[in-house]
Amino acid sequence: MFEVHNPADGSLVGHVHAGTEDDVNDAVRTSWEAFSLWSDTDPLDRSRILFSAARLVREDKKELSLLLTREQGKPLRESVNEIAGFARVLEYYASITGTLQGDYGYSKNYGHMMVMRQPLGVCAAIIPWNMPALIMGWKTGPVLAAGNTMVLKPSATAPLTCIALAEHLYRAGLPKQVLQLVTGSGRVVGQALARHNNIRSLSFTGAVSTGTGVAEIAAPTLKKLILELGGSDAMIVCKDADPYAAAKGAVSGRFFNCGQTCTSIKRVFVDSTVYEPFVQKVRELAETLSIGNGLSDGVDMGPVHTSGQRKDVHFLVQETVNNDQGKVLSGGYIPDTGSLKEGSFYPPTIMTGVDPDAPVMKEEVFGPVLPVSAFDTVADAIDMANATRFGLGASIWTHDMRTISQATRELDAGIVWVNQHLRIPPEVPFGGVKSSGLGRENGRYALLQYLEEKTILINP
Ligand code: TXE
Repeated sequence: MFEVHNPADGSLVGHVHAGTEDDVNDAVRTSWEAFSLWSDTDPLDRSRILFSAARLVREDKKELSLLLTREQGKPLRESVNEIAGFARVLEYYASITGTLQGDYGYSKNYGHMMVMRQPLGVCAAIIPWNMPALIMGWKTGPVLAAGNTMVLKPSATAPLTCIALAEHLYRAGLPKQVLQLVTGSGRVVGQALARHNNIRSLSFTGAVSTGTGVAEIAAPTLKKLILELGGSDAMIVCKDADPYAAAKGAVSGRFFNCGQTCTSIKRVFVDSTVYEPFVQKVRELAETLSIGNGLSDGVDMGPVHTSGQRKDVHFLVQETVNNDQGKVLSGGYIPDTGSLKEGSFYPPTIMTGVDPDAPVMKEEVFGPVLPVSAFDTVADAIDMANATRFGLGASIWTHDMRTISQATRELDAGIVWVNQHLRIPPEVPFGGVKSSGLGRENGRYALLQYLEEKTILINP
């Protein structure tokens, strides 16, 4: 058994089974048994189940959000939005189930040329703790809508909301064998999924090092891989940007979910002519954030999910200061008084004058640290933004059309926002370039990834 603890005070939230390789094998076997039934189910009936699950989830959003906050730490308000986000993803895929038809052509030489799209079979997913509900929606929505079955491994430290969401899908009529959860460690359950010979695709979200390890283990099986491996998103603030909107965007884009989102703003580059007022505004806004147990009223930021994660974040801040590569303007310490001492809290931290090569800019800092640097030309800012192994998201804050055109073309990222950041609608593809991963979640594109084309040539 695994114990699940609340990162705000260490209290016990629940237990889950420590899954084994045998559990994975059993789940995959029964998943194949369910496949013919589910893939033959009329797309409209699959839609009905997904819509109905979304409705049940919305009805229970209070209870589900409390559970998410207790096991993950995020403020209740963010949990409510995340649970609604899960429902919205299901609704989106329910609304397009069955819309992906095949293609047809005729040639005198070859006759009737048809392309059928068929589901892959059993698909697997490995998901992290930072946004367990939303990421579960991103993975289950397109897989189930396309007629596949799934074996899903939640994170060992935040599995309970995923289990509760799966129960809602079952209550809506999804046969239990169509979506099976195997809880447990990455080393045992995750690796068993990666090396399993009879799984057709594996979608993983987590650290780059874990994802590349998974890819290595999975390579001989030739299953399709979808990897979402995090980012080091840059925010570029130009001299004509609305200073208040940009500062607000930086604070919410960095401190949302305690900075533990793959597309959090992780580096800020500001035109040197507006650098000082921007930094002051960010500091003022960050200092109004209230930190505490996500269950308490009015809390804006909860704890870092684990104390180990907090240690890593603090280490990168200290390394940057010790190397003289940046200064701490606010935050940057481990609280050792009051109720914050009970959990893995870390204050909103702003670092200024940060060298783009400093550890807090080079690594993916998965916590509430906002490093800021100045630039002289937009071309320099784009170069600095691109000088990372990551390429998930980036944003540019300006109303100048030429700058927008240049930045959207030149930023090396899977998603580029203009005058906003961190907004991910289910209708459009989401994913990264370079070390940020392979493949895409969301949109019709994700549905296509879970279907295989079959070519049929009929000579009349
Ligand atoms: O992630 P892991 P962790 C990044 C972020 C963070 C770091 C570590 O930088 O600081 O990763 O977080 C399963 N084979 N992101 O340790 O280990 C694991 O059980 C197969 C970015 O939590 O990658 C969990 O279900 N699976 C990020 C999932 O992989 C394995 C989200 C993610 O865990 C495994 C989270 C193995 N050998 C962390 N080892 C993002 N992109 O949003 C672990 N797992």
